[in-house]
Amino acid sequence: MSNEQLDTLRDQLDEINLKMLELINERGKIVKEIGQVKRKSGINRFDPVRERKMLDLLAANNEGPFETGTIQHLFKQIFKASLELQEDDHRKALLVSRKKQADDTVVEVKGAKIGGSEPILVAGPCSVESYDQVKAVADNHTAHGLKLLRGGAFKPRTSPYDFQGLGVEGLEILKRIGDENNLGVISEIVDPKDIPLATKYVDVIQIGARNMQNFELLKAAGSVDHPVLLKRGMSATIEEFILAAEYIVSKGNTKVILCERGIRTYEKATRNTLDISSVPILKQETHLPVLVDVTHSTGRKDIIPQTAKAALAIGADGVMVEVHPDPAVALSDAGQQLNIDQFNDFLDTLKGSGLLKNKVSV
Ligand code: PRE
Ligand code: MN
Repeated sequence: MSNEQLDTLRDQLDEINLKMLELINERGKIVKEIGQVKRKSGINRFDPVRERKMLDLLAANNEGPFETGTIQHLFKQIFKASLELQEDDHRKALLVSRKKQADDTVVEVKGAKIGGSEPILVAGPCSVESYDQVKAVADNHTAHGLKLLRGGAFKPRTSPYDFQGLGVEGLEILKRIGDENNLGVISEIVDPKDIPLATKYVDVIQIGARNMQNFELLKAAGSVDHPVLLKRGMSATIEEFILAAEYIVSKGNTKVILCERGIRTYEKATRNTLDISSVPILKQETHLPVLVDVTHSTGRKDIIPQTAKAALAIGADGVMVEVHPDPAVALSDAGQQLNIDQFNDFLDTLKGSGLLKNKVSV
């Protein structure tokens, strides 16, 4: 076949494509009208009987060269797309989606703004072990103008024999110190029935990675008017993470903060693999604030400053890090927590980078 012949045939296809495009869109307009009629009369949009009739008509008239099965498959795709066209765009978008809300959600916690124009630092020990232990960290926070303190009271541990946390006693310690130092406190809740209790003690309810798809917990957290920090599950896709947040928001609670904490991969040099690209994706797809937990994603103290800078540079609304007055004797995550001097050096590095001043927009 000469090049000229090929060009002529392709020209013919271009013409046909344009005609098909016109016809498909003409069909789309009629489908939308049908959609409006159906909505008014309360009729189901999906009509398998009608679809069967159309497929039968196509089969009876098909002269090839395409096989009837192929034609029916293509038309089924058109019916599917037509159904989507009939849904109004507003309803289709998730509540957490940027399409639904263009402006950033800003969650305020004791005067600190999460998701505002300045990035935020959330820090504190892995577990609440005693009043003195948490107080030492809190006093250092106060000395450096930090506003948010984390600490685990209920600890969902991989082994049932590991320290499970102080429970309500831990929440009481956090509450007391939060009041004394005027800090917003964040702690994880693992049982749906503890959610109302948590609202009395903490300023932000954390839902941990192991519970990201604990749907009853998500629904319980969505039913209170209290900020929720939702961590990405260790094997969760970004889509699953967003849908977990949707569970909370769909129950009425819009104060949701997302936290990337690394995902499980084959890599062993870090505890998890920090999925840094999830940050701009989550920022684009949703209107929720996004934090990066640099402690659990890496499990390594030596790369905390670098990963924190990367997180802020890529547009995160803040960073979460673990700090303990004496990490060597910590009851959980002893190896990865910074001591207070190391934490203050880390803070200096971040302040020096200028990245804590203004949020990088994506
Ligand atoms: C249409 C779309 C969806 C239904 O499942 C069946 C048919 C179509 O695309 O042809 C249109 C339509 O809504 C209808 O005929 O009732
Ligand atoms: Mn920890």
